[in-house]
Amino acid sequence: MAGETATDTDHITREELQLATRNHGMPLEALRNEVTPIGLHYLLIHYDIPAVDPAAWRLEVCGRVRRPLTLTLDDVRARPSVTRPVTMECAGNGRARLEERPISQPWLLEAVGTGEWTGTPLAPLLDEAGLDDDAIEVVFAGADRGVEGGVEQSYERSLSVDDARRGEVLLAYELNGAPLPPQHGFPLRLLVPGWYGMTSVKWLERITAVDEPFAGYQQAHSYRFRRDPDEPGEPVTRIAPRSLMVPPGIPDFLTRRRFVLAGDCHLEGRAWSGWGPIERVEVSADGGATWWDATLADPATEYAWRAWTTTWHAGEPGEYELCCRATDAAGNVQPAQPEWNVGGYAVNAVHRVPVTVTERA
Ligand SMILES: Nc1nc2c(c(=O)[nH]1)N[C@H]1C(S)=C(S)[C@@H](COP(=O)(O)O)O[C@H]1N2
Ligand SMILES: [Mo]
Repeated sequence: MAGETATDTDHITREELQLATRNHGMPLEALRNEVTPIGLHYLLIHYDIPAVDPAAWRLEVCGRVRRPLTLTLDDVRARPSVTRPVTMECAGNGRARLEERPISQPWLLEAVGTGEWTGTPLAPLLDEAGLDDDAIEVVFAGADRGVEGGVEQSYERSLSVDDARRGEVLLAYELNGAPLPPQHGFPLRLLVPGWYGMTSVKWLERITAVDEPFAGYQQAHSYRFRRDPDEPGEPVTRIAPRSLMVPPGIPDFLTRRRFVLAGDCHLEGRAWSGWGPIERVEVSADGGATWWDATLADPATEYAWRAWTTTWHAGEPGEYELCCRATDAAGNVQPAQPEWNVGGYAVNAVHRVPVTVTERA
């Protein structure tokens, strides 16, 4: 994340591989599931999964508040609860597709998943603590520690008071009907629907109201859009639109190239955006020269991906490049080519799937 890049697009480094084997993606065939099974949801863990004893664990709400709170896990679970599907995506998804690849977790396209999260809304808890009038941000601290950019730190991120108080923001303790697994933040995590995953702090143990902008590493240094490593850049916030397809046919083991039999081929996938509902998904079979509209399913819920389907008339044997691209209600469309920034964030270029159509036997 320090701004180092690699120009060898065919080979990743051993250090990138080390990160990639710890932080797995969602196999794209799991796009068939409206809710991603727990073991197939992507993972991103900057440091180590911390050891948390749920009996000794406490959540502190402190800082610029009138009534500091200390809650046990039972206290949190006794509060009003909601369950909702939320699509989460890592801000670095698509990074490894850049020429001049930022050296970090080398995601291609698979850093996404939709969990059915259960938790308690954050805003009423902030009200009970009583934010002081001079509180401008709320800082969320995880129990995990590490060194990044030469700085020893706990994983911490902040939200403005207004963003933290939005109704959809949850303190989540269950995923798909079971207690959070260790890798997803046991016993409690923040969940900020519509925002890139770095916002949703796992292994949450402290919520601090502050009267000046939080300047921690993950806020002021990482997760900023920069053209030049020395500029301050703009913060990475909500999820840019993306559509992905279930790769059709069967794969070649090593290259993952797809083989499809000539004839009508069912295509399906899902699309999402943090800037408004998905309004359109288009599909191309000629690398993006011509497009047709896919059929959208009814919108599931506000913060979950939307399914799409279409039929591709794969008439003639030969080489094809399937593509899909989404448009959201705010008018954002996925670009044809990846757009570079120092951290490799929000690289949401159209999904391209090389396919060989073969004769029926
Ligand atoms: N405490 C803590 N929270 C964290 C992280 C982390 O390393 N530590 N990673 C963040 C990032 S970058 C992402 S993309 C999401 C990933 O959540 P998941 O692993 O449950 O999919 O968690 C976020 N919350
Ligand atoms: Mo991430």
